[in-house]
Amino acid sequence: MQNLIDLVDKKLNEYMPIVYPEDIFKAMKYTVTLPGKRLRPVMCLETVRMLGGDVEKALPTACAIEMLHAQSLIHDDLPCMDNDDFRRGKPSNHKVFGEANAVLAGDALLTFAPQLIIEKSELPAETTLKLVYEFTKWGGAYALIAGQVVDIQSEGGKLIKSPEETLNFIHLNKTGALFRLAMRSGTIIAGGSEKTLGEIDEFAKKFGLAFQIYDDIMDEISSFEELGKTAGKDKNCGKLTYVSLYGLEDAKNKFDSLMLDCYDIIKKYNSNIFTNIMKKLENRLLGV
Ligand code: GRG
Repeated sequence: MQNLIDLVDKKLNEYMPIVYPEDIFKAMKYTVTLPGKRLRPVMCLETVRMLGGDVEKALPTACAIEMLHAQSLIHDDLPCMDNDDFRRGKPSNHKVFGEANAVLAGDALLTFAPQLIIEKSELPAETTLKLVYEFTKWGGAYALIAGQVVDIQSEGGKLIKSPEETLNFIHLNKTGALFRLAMRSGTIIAGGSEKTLGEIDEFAKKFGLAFQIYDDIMDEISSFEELGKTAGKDKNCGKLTYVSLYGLEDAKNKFDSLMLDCYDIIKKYNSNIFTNIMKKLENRLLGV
C-alpha cells in the first residue's frame, strides 16, 4: 500500500508546479500535499490493478480525485461551513492563506482536476469522457454538494425527512460519493463489465457509509493528535451523526455489519490492499 501512496504523492507534486501567481498554487498545493491517508486515490489504483488494468494510466484520475477531496476539505473548514482551524494536523487552508485564497484554491482544484484527467490522459477518448462525467457527477450538486447542504441544514435543526433518512442521505453523498467515484473510475479504466461496475459500486457505497460512521465514532473517542483536527466537534455543534442518533454501541455494530458486507463483496478479488484498509479501520476503532 505504501508504494501506491508514494506514487500518488510523487505525481501530486509533479502535476502542481508553483508558477505565477504563486499565492494560488501554494494554497492549492498546501492542503493537497499535507499527509492524508490517500484512501481515495489508492482505492482507485487498487481497483484498476485488481481488475487487470494499467495502473500508470490511472494516475491522473487518482490524483484528480485526491484534489477534489482536498477541495472539499478546504471548503468544509471555512468559517461559513464547519469553521475548523486544523486539518491533517496543520492549520487549515484559510488560516494560512486567508479566506479569499482558500475559496479560490478550492475552486481552482475543482477545475484543475478534470483538466488533468483530460490533459494527461493516455486512455481512449471515450474512456476519458466517461471519467470526466463520473468526476462531475459525484463531485456535483446531486452527490457531494447535496450531502454537504443537508449536513448544514441538519446542524441548524432543519430536517425535511426523518432523522434516519437524513443521516443516510448525508453519509451516502457527503462521504460515499468520492469513494464511489474512486472505485467506479478504477473499474472504467480497467475496462470492467457493467456487472463488475455494479458490484464494485455496491462495495464503495457500503464502504463510504461505514467510513463516515467510523469518522463519527473517531470524532467522539479520539484526541486532536489522532485526528489531526479538532476532536469532539460533532457533539459540540449538535451535528446529526450515527453516534448522536444511535449511540456509540449501535454505531459500532452498524460499522461492523457494513464491513462484513464489504468483505463479502471484495473477497473474490483477492486484494490485500482492500483487506488492509478495512483491517486498519477496524483496529483503530478497537484502539489497537
Ligand atoms: C464540490 C463545490 C464543491 C463543494 C464541496 C465542502 C463540501 C462541498 C463537502 C464536504 C465534504 C466533506 C468534508 C466530507 C467529509 C468526508 C471525510 C470523512 C473526510 C475525511 O476523510 P479522510 O479521513 O481524510 O480520508 P484524509 O485527510 O486522511 O484524506
